[in-house]
Amino acid sequence: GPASVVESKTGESFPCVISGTRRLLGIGLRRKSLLGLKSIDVYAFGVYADKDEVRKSLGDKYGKLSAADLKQELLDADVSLTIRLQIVYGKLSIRSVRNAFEDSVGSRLQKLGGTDNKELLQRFTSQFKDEYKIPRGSVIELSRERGHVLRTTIEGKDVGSIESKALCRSILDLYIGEEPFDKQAKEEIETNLASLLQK
Ligand code: DAO
Ligand code: DAO
Repeated sequence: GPASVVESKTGESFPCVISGTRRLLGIGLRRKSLLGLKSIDVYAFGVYADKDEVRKSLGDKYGKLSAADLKQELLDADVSLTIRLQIVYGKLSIRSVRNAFEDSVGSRLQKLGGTDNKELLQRFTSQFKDEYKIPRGSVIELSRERGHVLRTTIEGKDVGSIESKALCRSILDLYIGEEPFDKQAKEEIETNLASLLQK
């Protein structure tokens, strides 16, 4: 197949494989509305999963579960996944990232019924030093590693790791949960997950 895929609304190009073994399952767009009047394209994203881990973990469920149920299993399984963000909004400040994160991830943590949300959110956002710059074109990867460790990299550099099943789950929920940022992307991911298991 091709080496990369282009997100049509932003023109952002995503590699089909990252970290050697993680396959692209789907791409989408994160928009944010400002005061309900207009909305901005904040970043394009790609969702990747380790093919061998996926097959090992979910292989015997293929053909028994729907694509949506397979995706649900993937959310809860101990399988490596990466959400790759490619920033398209040129005026992102660390402060607005922190605020958006507290909104979006905070609401998911709450929905999933975790305790100590404040502490957890703070542990995550305290990784982002005010001097970091995230201009248009920046690449941020949020990875769930085995053992439910959330690892963040900016431009390939490690920013920090946090072991928390709730935090991993909440972040994945933004992209492939019930009310995802991009519904079409979620459906594409479900379809491609099923075909990864089929081959
Ligand atoms: O400039 O006030 C503004 C709008 C900023 C919107 C920021 C949305 C941030 C979304 C999270 C980005 C994560 C990398
Ligand atoms: O889009 O609302 C959202 C949440 C995105 C998760 C953002 C994590 C951002 C990590 C950025 C580090 C910047 C220094």
